[in-house]
Amino acid sequence: MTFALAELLQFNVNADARGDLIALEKGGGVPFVPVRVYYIDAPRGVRGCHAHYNLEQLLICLRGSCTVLVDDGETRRNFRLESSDCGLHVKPLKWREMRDFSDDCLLLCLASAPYDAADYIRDYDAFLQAIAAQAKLKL
Ligand code: T46
Repeated sequence: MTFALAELLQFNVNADARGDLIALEKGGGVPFVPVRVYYIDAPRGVRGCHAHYNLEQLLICLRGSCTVLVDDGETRRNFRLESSDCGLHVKPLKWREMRDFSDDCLLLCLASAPYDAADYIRDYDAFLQAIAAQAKLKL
């Protein structure tokens, strides 16, 4: 399912009597080459509240549920993640906030680049300026 802000990807599930096996690989569920994996176990409160200049991410709720707000500077939309067989593809220059975590939430992230604190935009006005600068470049 494609949205302007982010894409909700449905994964193939190899289901049998032993359970569900979901395999992710470049071209087979992951739209970029993942070079970093991290997960947040039992997240609480509000997390994120930033954008990235260059990073692409695929967010998967492996257990429990949470809401991810994605904002492109003009439109914002909430995506509810509550199944391990789908992932939210978030591209660069999208503000994101994660909240409304279930107590058992385990949130996995596949990322397109190594951790780089300089890739974060943590101020919303600076995010809007980065969007405007990108729009000028495209003119
Ligand atoms: C994002 C959302 C969805 C590392 O040392 N390495 C890492 O790869 C990451 C992601 C974080 N950290 C350290 C940096 C901080 O001291 O872990 C601490 C917590 O990170 P942060 O406050 O950025 O966590 P969230 O949940 O607000 O954001 C994270 C990602 O950082 C971010 O890229 O998009 O999850």
